[in-house]
This record gives sequence, structure tokens and C-alpha cells, in this order.
Amino acid sequence: MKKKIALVTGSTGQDGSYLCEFLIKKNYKVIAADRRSARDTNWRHKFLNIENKVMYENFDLTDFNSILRIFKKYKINEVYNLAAQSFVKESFNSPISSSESTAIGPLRILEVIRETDKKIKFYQASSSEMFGKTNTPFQDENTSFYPQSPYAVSKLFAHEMTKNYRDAYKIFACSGILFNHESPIRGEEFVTKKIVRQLIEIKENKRNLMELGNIYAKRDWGYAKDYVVAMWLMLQNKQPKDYVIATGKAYSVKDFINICCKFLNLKIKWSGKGIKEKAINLSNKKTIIKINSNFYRPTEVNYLKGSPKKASQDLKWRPETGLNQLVKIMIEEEPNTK
Ligand code: NAP
Ligand code: F7E
Repeated sequence: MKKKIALVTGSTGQDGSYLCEFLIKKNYKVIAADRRSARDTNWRHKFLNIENKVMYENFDLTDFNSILRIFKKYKINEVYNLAAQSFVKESFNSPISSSESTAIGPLRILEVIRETDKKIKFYQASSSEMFGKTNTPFQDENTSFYPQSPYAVSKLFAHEMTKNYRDAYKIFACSGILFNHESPIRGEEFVTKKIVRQLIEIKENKRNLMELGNIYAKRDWGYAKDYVVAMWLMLQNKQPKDYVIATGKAYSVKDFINICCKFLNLKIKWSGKGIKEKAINLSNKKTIIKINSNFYRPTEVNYLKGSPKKASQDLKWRPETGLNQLVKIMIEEEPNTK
């Protein structure tokens, strides 16, 4: 049987790498579309041993022709648009270039689909950050959006545009509203990877101090490897629909630190409040965690907890990995991801 062709944008990122691995196992021909870079951006593909199992193509969300060329070259069946400037804090520093890629980038892909082949299925990586300053106990597909960063505003633009192309041109286009998902191959600027990496360094006497921002922010953290399955299921659905993908449980950054310390057998004691809050290592009484306001954001998202009920009913998708297990996996694999 002829292999289906999937285009994965942002394939060198965390989700792109796990999704490529998953699609290869499903017998797809996988086109891995990424920006050319002088740095080694391929370490995740090496980690997962998929480097020789995908076809690489140069692609930039900000360059219309780079997108068009790929669609002319291959008879693509499914597109997973995972490329984005995905670090929320950075989007406050570079709102214009972040929006160029994260908001207008997906629109460029949708335009190419409209012009070349409307039968191509399109998945857009939407985000729980779109809910932003929410005051509901949990968020689902009916919760209103109140984005709090240039990143979230851009994602909301792309989310609505995806819906519009579905309605206006009958394109099978849908968005997964994914809550935070982590893994050993998470970027080191994100808080979970930063905590795992730096606490291990502290435990091994390779670092003295870890500095963080708002440790009272709560997130619904799942495992990236579970979440890429939901992306694929959405494109196999009978109808194109948007789904929340989450675990249904929320923990604070401080909870995450405490779980990590438990697994590392690092006994700590918290004291102080606000910017003065800190934690000492009980074995030597040294301060190992401090708050640094440089890590605060101009506008913060304080609380996110998703309901994956609709995905569970329609797609039979369920999160397989709880937070304790996720932290354990991240700690165990940390030495292999440096
Ligand atoms: P990630 O690790 O930061 O990967 C993002 C990818 O996008 C990287 O390969 C990056 O390539 C690429 N990229 C950035 N700008 C680009 C451009 N202009 N043209 C082409 N490629 C570009 O992010 P992730 O965690 O895997 O997330 C995947 C997607 O899901 C993103 O769209 C993110 O916003 C969204 N999302 C993530 C989460 C989460 O918790 N992980 C939750 C909801 C939604 P470079 O290496 O060249 O920068
Ligand atoms: O921050 C707080 C920070 O950067 C989580 C992206 O994948 O998920 C991710 O966005 C929380 C925030 O992820 C530090 O203020 C405290 O409240 O790990 P993060 P994020 O902003 O939630 C969503 C769903 C996406 O779509 C995004 O692409 O942790 N926090 N101290 C800190 N965060 C960082 N990064 N560094 C700190 O030192």
C-alpha cells in the first residue's frame, strides 16, 4: 500500500520530534520541515534515533515560497504545524517577529493549502495560553479566551484563522488546544526542564543556586509523548473539530520543585515571602533556590487546568502519565539529553 505523506513543521522541536517518531511507526513517509541553522538543532532526532528515517526540507514560517515549494514537491496528505516561537517570555521581547511566525505563519500554510489542494488535512498547534487570565475552575472547548502575551494573542489569531478556513473553504483543518506538556527533550528555557537540570546540578555540586520567577503559577502538565498521539487522532477523526488536550490536574511550580527534590532525595526548607522567598539545602544549610524578578513576566497566566472530556469521548484519548511519573522520566533521562 502507498505510504501516506505527513509534513511536520517544527520537527526539530520537542513535539515535532516525538510526532515524527510516532508517524514513522505508523508507516508514514515523514517530511521534516525546519529552518536551516548553523547550530545543531537536530539533537532530539539523534536522541530518538530517527535522523535517517525522515526526509528533511528547509522551511521557514515567515517565507511563503519555502512553504509553497514543499507542497509542490510532495503529494502531502496531512500537515502538522508545530513550528512557532514557542517561548512565552521571549514573545514579550520580540512581539513582532514572534507574531510573524506564530500568527501569520500558519495563515501562510493555510493559503498554500487553499491554492494547491483543499483535501490536505491541517493540524494547528493551539495552546492553553489562549485562555490566559481565566477565572474558571477548569478550561474546555467552550471557555472564553483572554490571552496575556504576544505569544498567546498570536496563537489565538492562528486558532481563529484555522476555524475560518474550515468553515469558509471546507478544509479539514483543526486545532488541538494543548496544555503544557513536557519531557526529557523539553527546551531548557522552560521551567520544568530548568528545574530538573539545575536541581541535579546542585545535587552533584556542579551548581550553587537556582533562580526562578513566579513559583505560584499553576499549570496542567502532561507528557509530550502522550500528547502527539492526540494530534494524529484529531486528523483521523470523521469531522474536523478542535479539542482540549490536558490531564485535568493542576500543580504549582513550587509543587513541581518539591516533587523533584523528593525523587533526588534533596531535603529542602522553604522560608520568606514574595521576592524574598528561598529554599535551603538542609544537609549543608546553603541557600539553593531564590526568586529573581527578571524571570517575572509583564502579564502572567496564574492558573490553568484543562478538561480533556471531549477528547476522551470522541477520540478515546487519555493522558497516560501523571506528574510524578513524568518527573521521574525527566530525571532518569536527564544525563542522556546534554
Ligand atoms: P519547541 O520545542 O520550541 O519547537 C518549536 C519548533 O518551531 C522548533 O523546531 C523551531 O525551530 C521551530 N520554529 C520556530 N520558528 C520557526 C520559523 N520561523 N520557521 C520554521 N520553524 C520555526 O516547541 P514544542 O514544545 O515542541 O511545541 C510545538 C508547538 O506546540 C509550538 O507551536 C508550540 O507553540 C505549541 N504548544 C506547545 C505546548 C507545550 O507545552 N510544549 C503547549 C501548547 C502548544 P528552531 O530550532 O529553528 O527554533
Ligand atoms: O512557564 C513560571 C512562568 O515557560 C511555566 C510553552 O510550551 O506552555 C508553555 O508556556 C510557568 C509560568 O511555560 C520560571 O512564569 C517561574 O507561569 O515553562 P514555562 P509556559 O509559559 O506555561 C504553553 C501551553 C505553551 O503553549 C508554550 O509554548 O512557570 N516560571 N519561574 C518560570 N518559567 C520559566 N520559563 N523560567 C523560570 O525561571
